[in-house]
Amino acid sequence: MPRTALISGITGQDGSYLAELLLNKGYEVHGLVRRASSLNTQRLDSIYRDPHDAGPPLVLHYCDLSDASSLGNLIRAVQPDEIYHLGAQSHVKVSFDLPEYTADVTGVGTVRMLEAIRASGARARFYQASSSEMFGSTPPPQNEGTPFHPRSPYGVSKVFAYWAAVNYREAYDVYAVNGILFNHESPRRGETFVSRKITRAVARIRAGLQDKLYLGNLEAKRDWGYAPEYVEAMWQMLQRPDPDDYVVATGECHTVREFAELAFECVGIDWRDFVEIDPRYYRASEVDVLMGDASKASRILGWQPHTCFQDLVQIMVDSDVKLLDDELSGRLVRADRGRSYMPGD
Ligand code: NDP
Ligand code: GDR
Repeated sequence: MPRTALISGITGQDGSYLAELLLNKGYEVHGLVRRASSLNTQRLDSIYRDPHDAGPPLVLHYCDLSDASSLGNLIRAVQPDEIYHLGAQSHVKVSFDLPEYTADVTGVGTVRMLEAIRASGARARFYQASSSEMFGSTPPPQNEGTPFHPRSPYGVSKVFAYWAAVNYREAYDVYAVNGILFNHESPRRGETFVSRKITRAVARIRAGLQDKLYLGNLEAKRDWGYAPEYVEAMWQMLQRPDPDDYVVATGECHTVREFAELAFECVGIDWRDFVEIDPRYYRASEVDVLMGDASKASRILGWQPHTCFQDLVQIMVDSDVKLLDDELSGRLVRADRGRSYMPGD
């Protein structure tokens, strides 16, 4: 029997890479998709499986983290072996504008998921997408023993969700794991996170379609890794005999300024001619430095990062340059045109 996985946040950056990884391992993959007025399944285009085709299926279901009954019904129907809970309002800056919504979806949404597991009696293993944002202002290097001091409604919500996972492990013997992941990026990164905002702008400036890139705090330091490698770690965590919590990071950090400098360099442009500061992108309270110590993940899971900062920036710039070229030349045609992924649509 193939193993069955359920992924919340399957339409996001990590969800799409994880779905790909699990399908390649022979899992039957179910994904939770929230209703939106426009298509939100683009990141799954490359792995879409027609339900009539052979091979392990990818099945999408309408469901929402704010709707407890939809989560309970889904878990009872799918009976997953593994649940990867990646769904969240994941934008830190936006969380200052939507604190209550962020707490509801990112924080309480995790409790809804855990309650649905408990109430269904399912023995599913549970992965919680915890974040380095929980460390906030605690100085680096940060590891599993570092105290939390979150600096945003998003970080506060993730701390709540982290402890909810620990509590269900201790109180109800749920196999619940926290993966405390530091920033990880890729060509599929959301367009308003700083890495992708920069690499898209580089491609557009190179093509003469944009003349300025407005950014906020250039001095913030982040530990940036490559997303496909980080979803491997998620899977590895759920294969251990006992549940535990792990930091996943590269152990190196760079400023936003360095990211921008390097990205422009990739296409031979001087970043200083195009980047301007707009204080609207400043955060009410900033996280200055994140740099993870992933030695536990290395020791116990055998996990290691392989893509260095320079290669990551290059991969993202190359991808955005190609994407724009394909769009401009008309080569890019949506593969799924005229076909819906969702049941009932
Ligand atoms: P994305 O923002 O790309 O994806 C978030 C996903 O959550 C999307 O699929 C989104 O759906 C879904 N979602 C949002 N609100 C709801 C809701 N109410 N009900 C159901 N689904 C919802 O995030 P990433 O892939 O980058 O990150 C995955 C997880 O890991 C998140 O929890 C994030 O907070 C956490 N994390 C991410 C890190 C990173 O560097 N990427 C680092 C540490 C933690 P839609 O597509 O419709 O918007
Ligand atoms: P972050 O990612 O807040 O670390 O959260 P983001 O890319 O949004 O910001 C990184 C740093 O860049 C600074 N910055 C800007 N950020 C954005 N978005 N836009 C700008 O114009 C800009 N200019 C400077 C920010 O101030 C910040 O210091 C991400 C998310 O994926 C979370 O879900 C995840 O938990 C953490 O990473 C780890």
